[in-house]
Amino acid sequence: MRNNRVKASVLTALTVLAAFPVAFGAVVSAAPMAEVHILDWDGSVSIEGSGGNAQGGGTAADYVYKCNGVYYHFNIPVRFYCNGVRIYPITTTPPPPVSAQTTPWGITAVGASKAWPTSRGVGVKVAVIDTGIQSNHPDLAANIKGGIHFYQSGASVLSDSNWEDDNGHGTHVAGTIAALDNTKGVVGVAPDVELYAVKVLSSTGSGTWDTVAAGVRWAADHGMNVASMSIGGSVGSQTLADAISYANGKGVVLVAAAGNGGDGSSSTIETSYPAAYPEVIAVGAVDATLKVASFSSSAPYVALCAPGVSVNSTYKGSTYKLLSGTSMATPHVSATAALVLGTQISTTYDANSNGVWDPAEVKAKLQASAVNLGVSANFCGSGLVKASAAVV
Ligand SMILES: [Ca+2]
Ligand SMILES: [Ca+2]
Ligand SMILES: [Ca+2]
Repeated sequence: MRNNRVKASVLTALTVLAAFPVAFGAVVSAAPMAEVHILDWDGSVSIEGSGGNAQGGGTAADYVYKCNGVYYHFNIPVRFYCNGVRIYPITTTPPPPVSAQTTPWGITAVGASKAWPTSRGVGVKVAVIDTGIQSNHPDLAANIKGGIHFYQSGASVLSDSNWEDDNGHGTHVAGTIAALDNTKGVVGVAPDVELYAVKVLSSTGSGTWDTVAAGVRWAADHGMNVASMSIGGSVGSQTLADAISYANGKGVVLVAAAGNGGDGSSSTIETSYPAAYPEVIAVGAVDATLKVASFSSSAPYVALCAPGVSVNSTYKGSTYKLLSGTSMATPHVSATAALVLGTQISTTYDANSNGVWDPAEVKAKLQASAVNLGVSANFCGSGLVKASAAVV
């Protein structure tokens, strides 16, 4: 029964964490509208619950499993399979810190460093609507300027100031946008933007459309220029649609993951919200050979593709991690939008002649400067986002 409900409401947009039946079931019972999941994915991994009671947080008792060089964290033991072979928890903690700064392949692929002489995103505010951000991560802290936490309490959405990331997903997204350009770790696409943590998902990566909508409205009311949403669900909500429309009207560039429900065919449509709302820039994923990722959902509203397979970025616990998903592709586009917002608009793109970048104008610029990958527009829209060309 519980598993049937998962399949019915979420399609295949499940993470290794959200896919855990006990944890997911607990979230469903606590929040009737829960169907929002962070979008990272690795087809080599599957898990089964082994009983126990999943509690939120989970930082006190991490069970760490390793598959293909990637570490997966759970707060209870699970039956974990890597390439079909059962793996047991390892005793070491996360990967050792990187001693010198490396440039992740995706940052190179979008031409970020070639954009930096023109724009590094100074003064542009980017809201990461996700699981929070680790506030003191040494490769992020200087760029984090604030945040908010929305959560469901019965029928109400409440908020507090505890936006720390108890999952890791939001910290990973934040690093792709704006990991610091220093001598350690990684670097983001727009290393000088101002990051705001809008925590709307729990430690298991789940939330409700009401919490997401509250986060989108907060972004609009607090001067955010970009809202990055690496989240998705197969059925939307009027509350969310209204919030998206409101934020668009306030000038927020809205970017969202296309979804991880892809079947490899561009002719079958896998709808995901908020990506499917017309005001949102929907992002598919490509791998390091610039081939469309097998999991990347296809739909006529997909606007762009970006790197989304084996993406190295910041993670909770002041660590780094490789993750895959349209979740990882999305922040490459959000950050490129921030770089564009750091440039003076030309009359060519200023459709309403008001002298500033409006969301539709940013989208037009991102699409005009994208690299055609020769694949169906249902997979990648106009193609690979290209920061170096977008700031010209
Ligand atoms: Ca760095
Ligand atoms: Ca398809
Ligand atoms: Ca304008």
